[in-house]
Amino acid sequence: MKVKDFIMEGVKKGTLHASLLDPDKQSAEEAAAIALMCKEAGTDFIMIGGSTGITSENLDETALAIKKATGLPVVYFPAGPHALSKEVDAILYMSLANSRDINMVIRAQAYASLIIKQMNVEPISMGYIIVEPGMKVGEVGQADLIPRDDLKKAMGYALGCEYLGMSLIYLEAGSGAPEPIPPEMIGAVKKVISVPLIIGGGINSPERAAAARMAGADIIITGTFLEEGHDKDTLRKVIAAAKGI
Ligand code: 1GP
Repeated sequence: MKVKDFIMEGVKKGTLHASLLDPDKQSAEEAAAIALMCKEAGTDFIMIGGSTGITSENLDETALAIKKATGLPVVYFPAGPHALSKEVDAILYMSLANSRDINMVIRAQAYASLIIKQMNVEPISMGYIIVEPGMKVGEVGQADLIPRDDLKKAMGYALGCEYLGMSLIYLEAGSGAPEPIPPEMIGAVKKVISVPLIIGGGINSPERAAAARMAGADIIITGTFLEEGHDKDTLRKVIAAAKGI
């Protein structure tokens, strides 16, 4: 089954949870051990990516180790076209819609498309929209950050991405954000789009995960929380709250 179908079928049944691991932060074996713990705690798929230090080598090794350990889909969440891997099951083929940098909007994608085709990796189109505070990715991505109270702007970008044909919309507060995307914004965006809505950045407790799900998130991402080395029980609580189970 294609990863896109797996996601589209999954969100029909309820909110999905994805665990984001940075291949630069630990060895492939350690990443596989964390991914396995996430699987046992109920996560639906694994995303790999990070803003710096990503190479084709650490991507390949991490993707292979995670697939072997968990059997879950491994999806690459790229920071750019400089590192690509044929070992991932799919790549989020994304446009940073509110970037001032044309490279992030379409130029990097034009460069990477032929390589991705040659690698025979499944691309899943995604509109990536960065909301305040944006953190590192907001800076590196030169984003015109969406103000946290500007629901209309978030709605416009999200629907614009859907009208351009993107299969998924990701509202990002930034990795390690002190506050996640406001529930009001999630609800407002969810109301106008018909493709799955991904929410990430700052989701590090069952309460925050539940708030995002109840506001309308179709997929909830946790990254930093996993790096903080939580026990299985805490992890299970966050994932259960994200999925509403
Ligand atoms: C980052 O949205 C993801 O792109 C995850 O954010 O690291 O804060 O969980 P956290």
